[in-house]
Amino acid sequence: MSQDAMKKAAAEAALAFVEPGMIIGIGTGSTANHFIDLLAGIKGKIDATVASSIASAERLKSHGIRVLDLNEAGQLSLYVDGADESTEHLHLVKGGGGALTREKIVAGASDKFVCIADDSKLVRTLGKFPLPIEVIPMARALVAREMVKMGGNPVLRQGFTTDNGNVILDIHNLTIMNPVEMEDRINRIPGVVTNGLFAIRPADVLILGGVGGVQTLI
Ligand code: ABF
Repeated sequence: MSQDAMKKAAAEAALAFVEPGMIIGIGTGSTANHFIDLLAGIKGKIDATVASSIASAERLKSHGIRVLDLNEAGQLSLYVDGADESTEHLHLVKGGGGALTREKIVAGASDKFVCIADDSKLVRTLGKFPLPIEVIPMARALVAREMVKMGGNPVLRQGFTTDNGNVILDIHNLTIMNPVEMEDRINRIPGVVTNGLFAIRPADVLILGGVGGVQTLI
C-alpha cells in the first residue's frame, strides 16, 4: 500500500463525520485534497465549506462545492485537515504547505477538528519536521534570533509568500517537549502571526491510514 493510498484511506474514514446540512472547514495538502475529491461524491448532503487556502478553495469550486468566507459562515461543526506530525495526545505540527494561519483560524472556529494522515506522521516527540512560523516580513531577523535562543535553527522558506502576504521561517532542530508552552511562547514574539503548533487547540480526532487499515485516536 502506497503512502498516498494510506492518506486516501484516512480521508475516506473522515467522511463518517460528515452530517447533513453541515458547513465544513477544509484543510490544505495532499491528504485534504483526497478528502475534497471524496466530498464531491456527497456534495448534495452538505450545505457549504470554508477553505483554509486559496488552493483548496479552487479545488472545491472545481467540484461544484459551495465555498463561503468564514465571516459569513459563522461557527463550523467540523474541520478536516492533514498534519505534518502528531503525537498520541493529538498535538500537531502543521504548516508544511504554508497555510498554517488560515488553518489555525478555521480550527479555532470549528466544534470538531478531525485530523487525517498516513501513520508515518505519528511521532513520540514533535520537532523532527521543521516547525513553520508565519512572520510579518520586517520581523524576519528578530524572530529568527529569538528562535536561535530557543535552540532552533531558522531557515527562511525561499521564494514563498503566504496567502496573507507574509514569509515563513522553518525552524529545524527543535525537540518540543511541551507543545502547549512552546506554541504560546513563540506566538508572543512580536511579528509572529502564528506558528505551526496546534497544541493549545489540538485535534479532537486523529485518523491514521496504515498498511493494516485505518486507526482512530481520540
Ligand atoms: C496541511 O497539509 C498542513 O498543515 C500540513 O502542512 C500538510 C500535510 O500535507 P499532506 O497532507 O500533503 O501530507 O494540512
